[in-house]
Amino acid sequence: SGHYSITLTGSAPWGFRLQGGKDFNLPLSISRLTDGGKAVKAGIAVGDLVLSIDGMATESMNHLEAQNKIKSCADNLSLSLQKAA
Ligand code: LEU
Repeated sequence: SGHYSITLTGSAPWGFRLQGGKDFNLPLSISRLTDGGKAVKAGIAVGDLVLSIDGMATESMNHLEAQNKIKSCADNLSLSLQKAA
């Protein structure tokens, strides 16, 4: 439970930073948000897990792979997330 999906529109900056990834043996999650940024406005919170990026599961992604996947989203960015406990 606690899963949700959002589409951020327009272009970067999306207003969040990531932590974790396969190379850190940690799930990919939101580590920081920009006040008033697109991610905050969409309801994303620090600690939420990022389950997929543009429909691609993050489970097997290293940190940089996830960042690069996000950077490859020139227009809209679709994410599925899970609320932090
Ligand atoms: N810091 C970037 C932004 O807010 C996202 C990062 C994961 C590439 O657009």
